[in-house]
Amino acid sequence: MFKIIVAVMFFLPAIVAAEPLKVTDGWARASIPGTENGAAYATLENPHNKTLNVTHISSQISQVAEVHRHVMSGEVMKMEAVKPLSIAPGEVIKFQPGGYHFMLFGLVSPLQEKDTFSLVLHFDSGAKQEVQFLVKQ
Ligand SMILES: [Cu+2]
Repeated sequence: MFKIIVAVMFFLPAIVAAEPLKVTDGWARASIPGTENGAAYATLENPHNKTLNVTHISSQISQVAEVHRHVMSGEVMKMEAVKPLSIAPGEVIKFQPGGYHFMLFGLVSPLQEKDTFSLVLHFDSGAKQEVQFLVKQ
């Protein structure tokens, strides 16, 4: 019995550390002078066999970070917050200009080309995942 408990304890950190999402190509565009907000993009893939829900995002580079998408409202393109962001098993969501984006409200400082930063995704399971972004021109 004791051996089983030890084995479970040994494997537990590995399970907790497993990244919920496969994230590639994290990037953001350099800030236009005078703008306070920014947007970041990445490709998110759910490699697991159950739906993952991102409930909120924490950011050290902006006051607020949210998942947004653009939707057409009549003739007008609007942004709306996606909360939670649900990603089905096997689903790939490509964040890109005009579509899904990580909205960064109130940047602490302008995003400059070649800077890197991270955001932390929080899941309804309690898991967290840090995602890296590179600022491009
Ligand atoms: Cu937005």
